Amino acid sequence: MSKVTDFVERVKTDSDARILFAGILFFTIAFPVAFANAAAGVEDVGLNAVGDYVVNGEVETILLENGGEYIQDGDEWPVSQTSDAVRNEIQTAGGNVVGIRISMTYDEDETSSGPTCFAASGSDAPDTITATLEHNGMTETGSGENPGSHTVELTWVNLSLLDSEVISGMSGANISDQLTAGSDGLGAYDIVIGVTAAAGNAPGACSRSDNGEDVSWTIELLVLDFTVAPYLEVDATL
Ligand SMILES: [Ca+2]
Ligand SMILES: [Ca+2]
Repeated sequence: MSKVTDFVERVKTDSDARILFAGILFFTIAFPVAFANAAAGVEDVGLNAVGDYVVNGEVETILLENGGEYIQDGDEWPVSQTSDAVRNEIQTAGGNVVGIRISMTYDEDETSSGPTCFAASGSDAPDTITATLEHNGMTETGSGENPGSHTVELTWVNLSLLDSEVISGMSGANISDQLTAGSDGLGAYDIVIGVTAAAGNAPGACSRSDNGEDVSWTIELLVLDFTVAPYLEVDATL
């Protein structure tokens, strides 16, 4: 009698053998089903569960324009840019355009004239340099005074999520949604740079004038490449 036939015979007659057989049958069927469910859960439920998550991400910049212009007092200098102009660079950086930034630098160019200027020519009054960024109906404006520099950023995802080491009380999918711009990040970007000049005072027969300001700028797109993963607390004592 073979061992299999022997076992079958014992299952028919021996209750211990029946329990063993049922056990083998249960684990043979149940384990693959349980593991398959667990594996599917990682994909389906993984980021959908509300819990603790870690975001790893970095904002890269893509240059749109290095420019400069003498802008007359009261004038505005418009700059139009599109994502199409840097399509390949955007793709290489991961495709998730989350904002636009302009950095400006400017000096002061006041002049003084009059017979007493050699003795006392007064001092500069600061000009106001303003930049406004517009994309998809969203705008951001920021001003600075010369001489100096300032930066204006318009962003359209929740970048504050990158500040937390561990994000709690949200699902991973929600975090991912809040950091993904999709096609909303692409399209046209309108930038306007303006100058309001002011001339300082000088005593006696000396007067100061200020026609505007020479402004230099760098305009960049902000691209965020990121991953979201469940936060796993590692026990340092292990
Ligand atoms: Ca001035
Ligand atoms: Ca000026």
